[in-house]
Amino acid sequence: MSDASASVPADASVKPISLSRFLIEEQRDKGQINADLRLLIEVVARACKRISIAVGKGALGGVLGSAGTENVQGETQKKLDVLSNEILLEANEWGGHLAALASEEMDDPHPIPNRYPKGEYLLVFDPLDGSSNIDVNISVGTIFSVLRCPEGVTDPDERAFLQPGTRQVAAGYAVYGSSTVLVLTLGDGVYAFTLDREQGGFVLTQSRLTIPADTGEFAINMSNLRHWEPPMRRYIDELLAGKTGPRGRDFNMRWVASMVADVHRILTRGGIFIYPRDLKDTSKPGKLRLMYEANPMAFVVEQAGGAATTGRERILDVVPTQLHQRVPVFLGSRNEVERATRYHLDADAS
Ligand code: FBP
Repeated sequence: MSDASASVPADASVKPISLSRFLIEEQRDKGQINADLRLLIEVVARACKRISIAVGKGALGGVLGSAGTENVQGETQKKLDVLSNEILLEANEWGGHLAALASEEMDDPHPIPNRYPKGEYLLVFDPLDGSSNIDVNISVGTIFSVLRCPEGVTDPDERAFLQPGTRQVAAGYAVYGSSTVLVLTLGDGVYAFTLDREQGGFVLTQSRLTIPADTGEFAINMSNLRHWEPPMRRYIDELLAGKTGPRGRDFNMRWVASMVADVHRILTRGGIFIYPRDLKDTSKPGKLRLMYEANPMAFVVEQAGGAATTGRERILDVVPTQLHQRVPVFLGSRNEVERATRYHLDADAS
C-alpha cells in the first residue's frame, strides 16, 4: 500500500528527452497530435517556465501580496494571479493555434485579436492555483485544458467552451515547488517533465505515471467537517476510525491547500483528494471550478488509472452550463473514489 514512507525511485527506464522531442515523436510516430496542438503545448510550457521564474523570485520580484482587485468569483486577486494570467495570454494569443482563451481570472473568454490568425483550439486555464499559499512559500501551480473549437464557430464565446471533459484533447498542470514539474496527458497516458533550470527546458523524467488503486492517504479540508453531507461524514469517520473501525486499517491525512500539489502527490504515490459539496453555502455545489480545475485534473487522473467523480457522477461526463461553474471533486486511487461515491449514491437511494 502506497504511503508517506514510500520513496519514488528516479525512473531509470525513462530516456530524458526534451518536451519538444517528446511532442514531435507523439505527432510523427504516434499521430497522437497535430502540429498546431504540439505548438500550443510548447507555448503553454514556455509560459509556465516564465511563471516558475516569477514565483521563484518571491519577495525579490515584488510579486507577493494582493493585487487589490477581485476576480469573477469575488476572490481577491494576488499579484501573481494577475501576472500569471497576463503571461499565459501574451504567450498564446499570437501563435495562430487558438480560437479563444478562458481563465479563472477573467469573467469572459478572451478573443484572439483580429491582427492575429485564429486556430482550431480553445485553451482554458487556472493561471495560478493555490493562491492562498503564494505568500507563504508553499507550492502553487498552473492548470490547463485544451478543447477543440466547435466546427463553424469563428468568434467563440462562452458557449463554445461548454463541452464535457471527455472532449479534452490535452490537459495538465505545472507545479512550482522545490523543482518545477509539468505533468501532461494527450489522451494516451500521463508524462512528467522536470524543468532543467540550467538548460532552460523541460525534460522527460517520468513516463506513463500510474496511480495505485488502493491507498492509505486522504486529503480534505477537515475544518469544513460540520458542513458535510451525511455520506461524506460516514466516509471520513471510517477513515479516522482506522484499525478500530469498519475499514480495519489506519489512514494518514495530508492537505496542502494547493490542488496541484495535492494531486501531484497522488500521481506520485496514490491517495484520494476530496473537496466535497458542503452545506455552508448551498448555492455553491462545491468550491473547485469544473472547466479549469476539475476537468483537467480528472483527465490526468483517469489517464493514470485513477478515478474522478463529483461524489455522484464521473466528472468528465458533466455537461457544463457556465464557464466558472463549481463542482464537488473526488479523485485519485480508484477503489477509494468508488467507495466514497457509492456511499453518496446509496444515501441518495435510501
Ligand atoms: P485557487 O487558488 O486557484 O482559487 O484554487 C482553489 C484552491 O486554492 C485549491 O488549489 C485548493 O485545493 C483549495 O482551493 C484550498 O481550499 P481551502 O482554502 O478551503 O483549503
